[in-house]
Amino acid sequence: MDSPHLTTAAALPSPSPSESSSDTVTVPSATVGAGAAADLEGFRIPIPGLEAFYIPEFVTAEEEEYLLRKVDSAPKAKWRTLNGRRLQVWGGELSPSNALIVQPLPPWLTEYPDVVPRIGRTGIFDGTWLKMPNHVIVNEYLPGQGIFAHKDGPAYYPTVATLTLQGHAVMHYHAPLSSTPAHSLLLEPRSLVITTGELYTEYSHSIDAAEKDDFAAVELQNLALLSAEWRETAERGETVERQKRVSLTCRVVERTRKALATYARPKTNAPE
Ligand SMILES: O=C(O)CCC(=O)C(=O)O
Repeated sequence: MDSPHLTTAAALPSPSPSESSSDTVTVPSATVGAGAAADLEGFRIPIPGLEAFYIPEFVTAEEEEYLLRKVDSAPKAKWRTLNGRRLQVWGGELSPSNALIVQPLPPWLTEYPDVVPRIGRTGIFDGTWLKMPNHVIVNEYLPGQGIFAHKDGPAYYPTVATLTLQGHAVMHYHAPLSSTPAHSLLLEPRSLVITTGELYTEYSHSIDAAEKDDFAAVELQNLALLSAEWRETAERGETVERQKRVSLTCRVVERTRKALATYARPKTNAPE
């Protein structure tokens, strides 16, 4: 796959919560790969033995608004319902043998905003031939909705990058065979969370079906990486009402197949 979008610079926000949000670390296209991966170190979530990264303000407020508009204006047929919540699948469908029957991702994921190549520039998908996600699931959660503990399975390269829009979530990670969360992360609007390695392959993840989150009752592993406002809210142990949340789960399916061109039957006068 060629990477026409890598000419745009990716701005990663400062890993230090004490710096103002205007202090950004710019990752020009020339540093995509090893350089970008090194920059990612500052966003590492301190969970011993496990690999996860949290980047607040991965998209701007304007980009968030545009993405939400695009999600909302998708054709009705694009929406499906699963366990009460709505979702859209972009990039194609998985075949029974877990190959992706490829459909191009829409420009609102690849051009403006360049979410998909921007994720690629973090370096997290450098171990794949694609270098950036080719499959995106949009999930919409209304207050009171969550997602059961599950693993993402072997169809995907074992790394997932999830962008959170509009509302927050608390994501729990469960060790094998345990229903009690081992680790929890606050996903604030416009943030990107990346999980990889054992956290992807061995742990399951879930979001409680709740109307509000009580930060006095949860220990957040990414507290130090949160933007100041959310960090203070969590530190004060406040309870925060859920808003509608839209998430973009971005992954790579390495086994791909081209969609077969639709066969247009030639017009004839022959009987059917
Ligand atoms: O909404 C999220 O952040 C998680 C979505 C998820 O786990 C999935 O689509 O499999």
